[in-house]
Amino acid sequence: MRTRGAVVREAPGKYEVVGIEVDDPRPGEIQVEVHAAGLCHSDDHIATRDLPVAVYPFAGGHEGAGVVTKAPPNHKGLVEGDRVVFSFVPACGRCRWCAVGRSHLCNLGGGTLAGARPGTTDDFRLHLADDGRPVGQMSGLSTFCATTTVSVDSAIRLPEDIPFEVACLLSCGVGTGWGSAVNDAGVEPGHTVIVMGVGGVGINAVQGARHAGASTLIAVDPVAFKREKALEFGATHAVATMDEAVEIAREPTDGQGADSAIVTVGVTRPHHVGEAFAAIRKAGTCVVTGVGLMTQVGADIPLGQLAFYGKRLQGSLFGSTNANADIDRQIRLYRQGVLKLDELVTTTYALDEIAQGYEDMHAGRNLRGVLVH
Ligand code: CXF
Ligand code: ZN
Repeated sequence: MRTRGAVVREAPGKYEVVGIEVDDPRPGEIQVEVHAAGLCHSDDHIATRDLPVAVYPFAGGHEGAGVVTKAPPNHKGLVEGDRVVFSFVPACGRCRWCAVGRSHLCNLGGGTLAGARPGTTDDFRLHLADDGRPVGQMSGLSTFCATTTVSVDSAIRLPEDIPFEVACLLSCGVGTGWGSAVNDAGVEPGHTVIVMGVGGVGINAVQGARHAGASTLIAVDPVAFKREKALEFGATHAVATMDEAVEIAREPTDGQGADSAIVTVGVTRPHHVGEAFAAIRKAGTCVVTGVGLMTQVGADIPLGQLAFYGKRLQGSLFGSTNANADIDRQIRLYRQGVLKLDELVTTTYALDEIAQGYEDMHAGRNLRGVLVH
């Protein structure tokens, strides 16, 4: 079928709205009318080429929620009319990682930038409407398309009472941030936690650390609006620099340093990892959620501190979220008023306003912008 979607024709470049031909779903796939899509920074990294992808044009978007419009037989029993939310990491349910409940490491690949159907390099679900050229699919999803075809392994049933605009944030930003604190940083009641960066991921790391019991929770961001938001989401302190955060962390820890520091700043600023590592105490945990390239080096980690202080450096993909179990858990917390989701959506945009959405993100005006198709 014919739809419209935002693609990057070449990178560096910008998202451009074009006509897209979307494949009918095969067995194990569904076609979904996407109602809402979150504007994550990672999609912008594709446009700037900070994250290079295998094929251009490439259709962005890996946060989304919508309604199933076509559903051949599939092992999740999804049928036409079902509401679904996506996970940017598919969970096959069969590999060793899924089998041990660590589906964020599913062998299908977290957030794949390959663009083609899993296991292929030339079998694409999307094509340009004008010349039929293949279009790469972001994380097997491409939620910047008004309709898309995806694997059922990327979809989770969404209850009726959860609006699409907030549900879409469960695909990446919420789990990546909330899980980084709850699952990966080992936050315990009474802990002192530093969260570096208060974007769509960092703000959820703040709420996760709060839920896990942090009593001194220091958010660091140079943007005043984000510092205000961090306080609203449960931070006890919000400062512009790491120097200030380190100073605040000294008092409750007898000068030892933070119990954990969570880095949510992405691929373009790896030196922040070294700053966070320096800020934690002996046996403390430095969690890195930011996207990096496979070949990227650049964080200064004093090896003596790893060895003699037993500090931990913990990578974190999707906050170690097990999408099929944890999205449901996050929905329950949202219903109870514990997990704030409505407050994450600063502005909604029509598809044709996507450039404005990313401009607002760069200007530090949004926690999250959301496209409404
Ligand atoms: C990213 C991880 C790298 C590939 C694209 C998605 N995750 C979250 O934004
Ligand atoms: Zn993302």
